[in-house]
Order: sequence, then C-alpha cells, then structure tokens
Amino acid sequence: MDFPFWIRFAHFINLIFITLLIRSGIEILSALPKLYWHDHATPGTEWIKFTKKEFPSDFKKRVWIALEEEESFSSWVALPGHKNLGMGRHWHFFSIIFWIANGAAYCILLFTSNEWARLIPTSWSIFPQAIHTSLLYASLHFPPPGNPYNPVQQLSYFGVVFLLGPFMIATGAAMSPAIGARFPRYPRIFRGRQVARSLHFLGMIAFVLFIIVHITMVIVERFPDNMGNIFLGKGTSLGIAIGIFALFVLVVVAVHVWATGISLKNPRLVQNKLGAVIELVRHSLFSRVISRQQYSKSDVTPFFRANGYPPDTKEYNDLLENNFVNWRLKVHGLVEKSFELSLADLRAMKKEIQITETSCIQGWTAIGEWGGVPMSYIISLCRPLPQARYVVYYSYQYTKGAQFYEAIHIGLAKHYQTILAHEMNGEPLAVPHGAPLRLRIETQLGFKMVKWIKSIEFVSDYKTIGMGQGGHREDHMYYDIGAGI
Ligand SMILES: Nc1nc2c(c(=O)[nH]1)N[C@H]1C(S)=C(S)[C@@H](COP(=O)(O)O)O[C@H]1N2
Ligand SMILES: [Mo]
Repeated sequence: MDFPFWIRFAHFINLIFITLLIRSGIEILSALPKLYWHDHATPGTEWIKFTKKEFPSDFKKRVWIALEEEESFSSWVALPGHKNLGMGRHWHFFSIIFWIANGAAYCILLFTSNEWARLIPTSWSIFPQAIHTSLLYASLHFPPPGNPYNPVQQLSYFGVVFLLGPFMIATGAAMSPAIGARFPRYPRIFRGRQVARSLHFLGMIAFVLFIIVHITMVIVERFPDNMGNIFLGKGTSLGIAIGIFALFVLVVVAVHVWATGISLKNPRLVQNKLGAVIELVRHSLFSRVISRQQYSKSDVTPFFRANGYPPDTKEYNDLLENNFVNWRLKVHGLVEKSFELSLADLRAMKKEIQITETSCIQGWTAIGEWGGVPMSYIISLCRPLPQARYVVYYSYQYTKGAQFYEAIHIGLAKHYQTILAHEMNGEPLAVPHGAPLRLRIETQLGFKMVKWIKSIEFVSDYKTIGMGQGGHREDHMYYDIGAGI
C-alpha cells in the first residue's frame, strides 16, 4: 500500500511547477485578456474577456495598438502581475521544461515498476463502481478507503495525469510560432491558435478546480492517513499530519513569493538566467527544422491589429508627406559593400509573396499577404564579412525614449521567408503596419518584425547596441530574444 519515494517526490515537484505555470499563464493572459474561437481574433468577437476596454475593428474610427489591450492583474493571481508579460513568459517556459521532465520521469518509473496498475483502470467495471462511489459522496458519506484509491479517485487522477496533462502540452504547443511555422498542419488540428488558446485556458480552469477539490478531499477525508501517505509513505497521527501540511504550504508559498519578488525587482536577472535555460532547450528542439508557411487568400484576416504607434518625428512625417520619394534604406556595417536603396529600387527587385500568420507575443493572431524583397537577396548584394553574425534593423520610431530596433541571427535573415515587405494584401504598406518598409520573419513572434525601417546594420554582436539584450522589446519589456515560442 505504501507509496514509493519517487512518487511522493514527483508529486511535490509537480505541485511547485503546476502552480508556477498557472500563475504565469494568467500573467500571459493579462496581455490580451480575451479569448476567441477564430484566428482572425477580431476585436468584439471574443467569447469571454477580463477587461472592460473596447476597441473598434477599423482604424478609420480610431488608431489604437494592441499594447492598449493589456490589463494589469494582481500578483495574487498572476506571476508576477502588473503588466509583466516578459516575466510571465519566462516563468511559464522555464516551468514547463521541469514540469514535463518531472512528468516524463514519473511515467517512466510508473511503467517500469508495477505502480501503474494502481492508477490505470484495467476493467470497464470501474465506471459503474465510480457512479456508485459518487452517489455515496453526493449523499455526504465517505466511501470505504480504496487500495490505494477508490474508483472516483482513480478515474480523476488517471484523467488528470493521462488526459488533462497531455492536453495542456498539446494546446500549449499549438500556440507556438516556432512549432506552427515548422509544422503548419499542427495548429490546424485545433482549428487554429486561438482555439488552442481558448482550450488551454479551459484546461487551466479544470486544473484549478481539480486542485481545489483534491486538496479539500485530502483534508476532509482521513486527513492524517492522507498526509502520511503523501509525504512519509505510510499513515501518521493528526499532529504530524498538520505539521507536514503546514510545511508543505509554506514551501510552495515561499517559492511563489520569491519568484514574484525577484521578477518585480530584478527582471533583467530573471530574463537572463531563465532565458538561458529556455534558449538551450528551444535551440536543441527547433534549430534543425526549416519552416514553411503558406495560407490561402481566403484566409486573410479582414481587420489586422497593429502594435507600436507610428513615428511622430518631423523626419518621418516629411518623408511620408512626399510619399517616401526621399526615403532611403541604408545597408551597412560588417559588409563588403554598403549601399542605399530607394523605394523604387526595392520595388524593382525580385519580389517574394507569402501569406502567413502573425502571432503577437500578447496572444492575438492575424493572417496577411506580404510582398517584398527577400533578405537573402539583400545579403547577396552587400556580402557580409565572415565576422557578421547578427543583422540589426533600426526603425524611424522611438518609444520609451529609445529608437526601436531588433537584432536577428544572420541564419534567420537568410531564411527564404524572411523578407523586407513593402506590400500588404496587394497594397503598398499602410502607415500603421510600417510604411514604407517592414521586416517579416515568419518563424518569430510579431515584435521582431521591425516596422518603419530606416537602416540595416550587420554586426558581430548585439551586446553594444541599446541595452544589449538584442532588441527594443528585450531591452525595455524583458521579452525573450528567442522569440520563436
Ligand atoms: N518599429 C516598430 N516595429 C514594430 C513594433 C513597434 O512597436 N515598433 N511592434 C511590433 C509588434 S509587438 C508586433 S505584434 C508587430 C505588429 O505588426 P502590425 O502592426 O503590422 O500588426 O509589429 C512589430 N514591429
Ligand atoms: Mo506584438
């Protein structure tokens, strides 16, 4: 009857990470506190929302940006709370690595021992037995103790471990642009990312309900025995049970208080430390698979959100007034040949057209048709020197007092779907979407796709640019540079 140590250990580790996942997940939700059943994510069509703000789905009514949709959630529910999407994501992806590793180790041990037989039902008779047990619960009677579980316990634990857990991993993965770009059919199993996002949310609610009921039942039904079994491997007395429970709660709370505090006080540290772990796993999973995305014209989103306010400098407004006749794209840095290109030059170059889905880090999606010059072509013209490892895109736009820029690895710049787009849905690029030129990188989140491009520089490292984190959003909002998740 006694539980082996590894089951008790895995159970404890699981609780730490599942609670971190829930709170950080709620933080991620706060960046776009609305859920949709369709990838167009049209404002106003959400099936549930946790915000009162309203936005028109027409820029002629009012120009607004997706960042305005963010809500500040309390640290009581969100990790860390207070509009810290970057931190929420770091904790979510960091925790998921250990949650899955722990779950995998648990499953391996489960099936290599005979412990699985206590969890996995082997006879259909469990269903009528479970109905019988539920009726006992419903009439406020406790069923006799099972060995180790009664039928209701066995079914619900089995469901959480083997159905809900994998369901959360599957729906979570369906939201990742890194996975969606490489395996475009995968998110379609769920009829798109927004459905996956909604299902992921509902799964989270199921987890929360399970945890509440589970803890309640453990306390009200044979508390000392349960505490003993969960922690010591065998039954114990009431006093010791209370002590263990208090210690357990204290440890979990301490982990959360510490994680919240450090994320609010020293986000750069969290970004760099957790980011290094996440990057390692991300790189080993995705670096070898090439992405390919191609939607059809009928998939194009009618209202495409925008993010980032258009530049309001005199320099940019003068160019705009003149229809960008005087605009020049400067290509320079560690290259054999630097040059400047006009919009007419770019329009005369080889054009790549692609219909792809944008995933904003905040959670919305939209499908658009982009036309422009492949970056690989620009690279063939300027011929980067061997020491050039990153390509930096600078914008005309300034936010938070700093010029917007993003750096990408040169390997990513050579990808055939990385283009300098001057057209959207067959029209010249409009101002909200980056006129006259914007970057498109289809394996990455939206924030990497610099709009209102001014110049492109080839560098050996991005550490000396801006605050050295690889981009404006990484510098100022602590986003992860591996923007592929
Ligand atoms: N210069 C600049 N480029 C930017 C941004 C910005 O704020 N400034 N926002 C980014 C973000 S967060 C997203 S999601 C995409 C959105 O592209 P869209 O406005 O065309 O939808 O642009 C990216 N490019
Ligand atoms: Mo974004």
